[in-house]
Amino acid sequence: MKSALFAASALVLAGIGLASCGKGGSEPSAAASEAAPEAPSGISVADGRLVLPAVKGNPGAVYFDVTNNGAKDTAIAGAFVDGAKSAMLHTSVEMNGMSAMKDMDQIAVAKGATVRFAPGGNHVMAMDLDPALQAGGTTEVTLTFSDGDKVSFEAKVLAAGDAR
Ligand SMILES: [Cu+2]
Repeated sequence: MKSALFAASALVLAGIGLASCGKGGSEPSAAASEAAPEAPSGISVADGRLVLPAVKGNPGAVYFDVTNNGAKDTAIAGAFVDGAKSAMLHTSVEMNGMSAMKDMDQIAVAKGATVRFAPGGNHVMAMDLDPALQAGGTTEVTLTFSDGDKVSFEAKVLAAGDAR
C-alpha cells in the first residue's frame, strides 16, 4: 500500500515538476519575517505539522486544519514552507484503485467551513527539504490566499513513522 502510494507520487511529481518550479510560494523567508503577514480576517489554522519523508530526498507533507470564520469565501492559492525549496498544493485522489496526487491551483475554504489538510486528502507538498529540519522541531508555514492575504503558523516536524 505504502509503496504503491510512493510509486504514484513519483509519477505525478515527474509530470508536474517542471511546470511547478516557477510558481508557488517561494518567497524569501527574510521578507516574511520582517513583517508578520496580514492574516485574512476570520482565518485560523490549527494542528499544523510537517511529516518528513521516509526516504531522504523525497518531499515531506504539511497537514493542518484551516477555518474560515470571516465574512466571505476564500481559497488557498499558495504555500511557503520554511526549510523547503518549494511547496505545492496537492490533493490525493483515487485513480484505478491506486492513490495518486493532483496539483491544485487553489483549495477553496468557504465561509464558515473548516478544511482539513490530512493524510489521504489535501496537503502541502514540501520539496527539497533542508536537512536541518528534524523530527521534534518546528518550522513556519505561510499560506497565501486568492486575494493575496497571508497567514503563517508553526508546524511541528514529525518523523515519517510518527502518528500523523
Ligand atoms: Cu503531494
